[in-house]
This record gives sequence, C-alpha cells and structure tokens, in this order.
Amino acid sequence: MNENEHTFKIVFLGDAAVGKTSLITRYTTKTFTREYLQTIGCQLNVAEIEVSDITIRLIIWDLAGQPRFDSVRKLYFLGSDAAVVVYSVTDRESFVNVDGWLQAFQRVVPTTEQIPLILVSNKIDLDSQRTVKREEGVKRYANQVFHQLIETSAKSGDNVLELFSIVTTLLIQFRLAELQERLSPFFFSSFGS
Ligand code: G3D
Ligand code: MG
Repeated sequence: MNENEHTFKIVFLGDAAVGKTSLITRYTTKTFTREYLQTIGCQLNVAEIEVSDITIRLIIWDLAGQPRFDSVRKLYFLGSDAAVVVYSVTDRESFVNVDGWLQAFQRVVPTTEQIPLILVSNKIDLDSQRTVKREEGVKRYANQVFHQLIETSAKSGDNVLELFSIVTTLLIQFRLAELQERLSPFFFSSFGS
C-alpha cells in the first residue's frame, strides 16, 4: 500500500428501518459483497475522498437485518475504525436502543477513545411524525461517549455529505496525526473540524 492511501473500516449500527442503508447508498459509489460476507448478510460500500495528494478510502459495512448471533456481530464490528449509530426521529424505540448498540460495539472494540463514534438522528424530513425531540438527541450526545451528533435525512439528502465529512475529519484527527499537519490547509478549511 502506498503511504498516500489510507483505508478505514466504518460500521453502521442501529435498529432495522432507521435508514442505515439509505444513508450509505446515497453517499457511496461502489457496492460489493464478498463470499464470506454473504454468509453474515453484509455488504461493503466504498467511498474515496481525495484530499491534496492523499486518498482516504472508506469501506462502509452494511449489515442487512439484525445480527442475532454474537458471532456475526463480532465479525461485523472487529477491526472497525469508526462507528455510526443511527436512530430515526420517528421511532422512539430506535432511540432507546442506541445505548444497547453502543454497548454491543464496545464489547468487541473496547478502545473507543481512538475510534470516532457518531450519533445520527435520521428522517428529519418527517417532522410531523417525530416521536423523539431534537433536544433529546442533544441531551444523549451531551452525555458523552459520542464525538459528534448530526441530524440527517437520507430522503432529502440533508446533511448526508456532512455526515461522511465528519467521519473522515474525525478519522484524520484521531488516527492520522501526522497526516493532519499536511492536510490541514486543504481539509479543515473546507469541512471545519
Ligand atoms: P435500514 O438499512 O436501517 O434497515 P433503510 O433502513 O435504509 O432500509 O430504510 C428503511 C425505510 O426508511 C425505507 O423505506 C427508506 O426509504 C426509509 N428512509 C430511510 N431514510 C429516510 C429518511 O431520511 N426519510 C424518510 N422519509 N424515509 C427514510 P421503504 O418504504 O423503502 O421501506
Ligand atoms: Mg439496511
């Protein structure tokens, strides 16, 4: 591998139907499944971000359905560089289950200080069907552990690019300290930090 290429594994967690697949497919260009991933019902999605002469490649894992077996969860979570936990603002139970998803992740990947954790409130276009108030999401985020909170709509596209910019920015900040210095004039001026 070239020193100007960096590949990261990103996992999406959250209840069924909160919009994980929709968020991922709206952003990524290439999707493929490898044989062994087929057995656990997982798809890989690729996004490449060019910053200056550096390529950041995000391999975004998307699990179809819910991982009922610990062994599947373990395969899915192991080696993650970032985790995105999604709930739907129209599905209160999915909000309540955020902590359960986080705990399941942390049982497999315990060293989360160096791993960006992003909380996503999706389906904000369905404002009239909201059952989770904006302030509740903010309060959960203020409770710490998560490094960022973002409200999105996979349907309208609102904040989808921003979500992946945040993931990439946090990865650079957390994992590529030496790169940060080289990239800061290019990257942080355009995305913020
Ligand atoms: P999942 O991968 O978390 O299980 P999906 O969720 O991405 O499959 O989305 C589940 C359903 O919610 C889909 O509807 C999808 O179109 C819808 N959805 C996802 N994100 C949004 C959003 O931001 N706003 C709205 N209004 N709907 C969204 P269907 O009807 O295809 O099952
Ligand atoms: Mg899905």
